[in-house]
Amino acid sequence: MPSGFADEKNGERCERSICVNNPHLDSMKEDILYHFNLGTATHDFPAKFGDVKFVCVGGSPWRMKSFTEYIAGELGLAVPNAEYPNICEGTDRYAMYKVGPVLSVSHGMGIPSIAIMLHELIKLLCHARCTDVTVVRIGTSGGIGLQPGTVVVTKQSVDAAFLPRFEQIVLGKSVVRSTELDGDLAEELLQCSRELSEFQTVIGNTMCTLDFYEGQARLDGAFCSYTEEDKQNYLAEAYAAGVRNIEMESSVFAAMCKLSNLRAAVVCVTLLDRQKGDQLSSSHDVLHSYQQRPQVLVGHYIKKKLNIAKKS
Ligand code: R2B
Ligand code: URA
Repeated sequence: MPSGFADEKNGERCERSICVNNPHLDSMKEDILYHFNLGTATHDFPAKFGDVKFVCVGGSPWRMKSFTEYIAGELGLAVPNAEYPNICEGTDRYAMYKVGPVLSVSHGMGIPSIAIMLHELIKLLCHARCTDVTVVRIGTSGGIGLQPGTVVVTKQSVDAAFLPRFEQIVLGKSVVRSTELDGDLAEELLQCSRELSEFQTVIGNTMCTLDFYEGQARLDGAFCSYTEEDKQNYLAEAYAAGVRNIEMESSVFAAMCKLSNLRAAVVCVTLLDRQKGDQLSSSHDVLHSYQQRPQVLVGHYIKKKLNIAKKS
C-alpha cells in the first residue's frame, strides 16, 4: 500500500500522494470496505478509481447524485438520459457516484458517520493509487451574523470551545488532532465565487458540534436548560472568535484529510441566521436553491482546474 508524503523531492514538485499510516494493512490479503460494499479482492480499484482527482462529499445521498448530474453537464461529460449508478449499490450506508475525474460520496450526519466514510474513502484512494486529489465537503450550516444563503469557506474548523482541534478517543485515551485546512485552496474558492458573482461568499471559522439542538445552542430541542440570553451570549462569543457558521462534520473531516495528506476544503451554505432564530422556516424551494450554491462554487473550481471554459 503506498504511503508517505511525496510533494517535493530535491526541491522539485512531484505528485502528492495519499498517506495511510497503518502497518497492519500491509499484511492483509484483502481489504473489505464494508460500508461501501467494495473490496480489493472483488473490485479493481486502480481501474475503477485511478483517475479520480476531485472528491466531493456531502450529507445526503440524493444531493450527491444531483451534484454528479450537475458536474457531468458542467464538464461536458453528460450523455442524454444517462443514469449514474450508485457504486455502493447493495448497501444503504453511503452512496457513491463518479463522472470523469470527480467522485461524489455521501456521508450522513455527524462526526461518527463521516469518520467511518473517510477511513474507507482514504483507503479506496490509496488502493486505487490516486495522486493529487482534492477533497471538498459541500454542505449546509447555520450562519452567525450572515444573510441566509451566504456561502462560508472554512478557514479553521473549531470545536464548541472555539478551539481548532478534534479529539479522538483511541484505546480509551484522548488524542487531539489539528483541524487545519488548506489556506490556498480556501482563497482559490473565494476567488471562484468572485468570478461567478452569483451569491455572497465569505471565509470564516466553522464550529463543528456533536448535536444539532443543545450542541448548537438551539431553544427548540426536546430539552433546553438555558435562556435566550444565554444562547445569544454564546453565539456572540462564537462570532468574536471568528465563527461564521455551525455544522456537524468539518472537524473530523479536516483532521483526517490532514493526516492523509489530502488537500481539503469545507464549503457550506448558511440556511438561516442563528442570531435571529432556530427553526428552518424558509420554503423548500428557497432552501433547495441555497443548497445548490456550494455545488455551483465547487463546480466552477473544478472546471477552472481542468481548464474548461465557463458556459455562457
Ligand atoms: C449540516 O446539516 C446537518 C444537520 O441538519 C448536519 O449534517 C450538518 O453538518
Ligand atoms: N445544519 C446545521 O448543523 N445547523 C444548522 O443550523 C443548519 C444546518
